[in-house]
Amino acid sequence: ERAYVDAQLSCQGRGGTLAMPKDEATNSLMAAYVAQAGLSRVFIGINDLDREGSFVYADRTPMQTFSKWRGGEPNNAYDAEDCVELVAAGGWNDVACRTTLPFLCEFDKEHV
Ligand SMILES: [Ca+2]
Ligand SMILES: [Ca+2]
Repeated sequence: ERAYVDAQLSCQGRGGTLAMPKDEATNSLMAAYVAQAGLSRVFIGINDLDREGSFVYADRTPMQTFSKWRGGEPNNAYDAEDCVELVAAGGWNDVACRTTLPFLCEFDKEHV
């Protein structure tokens, strides 16, 4: 379990990045993996740290048509939620970046 920035640094230190679900199939695969690992929620590579309400992936690519926000999210609760968790059921929720959570990294196939 790490805070968001430390989680991303941990992934980068191993040649990867926090996992970025950019389509339904990838999101489903990630959710299944989280459930299989017995976890309820993990940090994923999405944040609106640079501009409130403007979510981008950890590789700085903007959110395209695909998103998986849970009902009522993102709500930027307490004006302090700029990072994103994936819950085992597959939905996204914005959470405080300083929260410590398990996290999911992704790696290029050629580097595995
Ligand atoms: Ca926010
Ligand atoms: Ca939220």
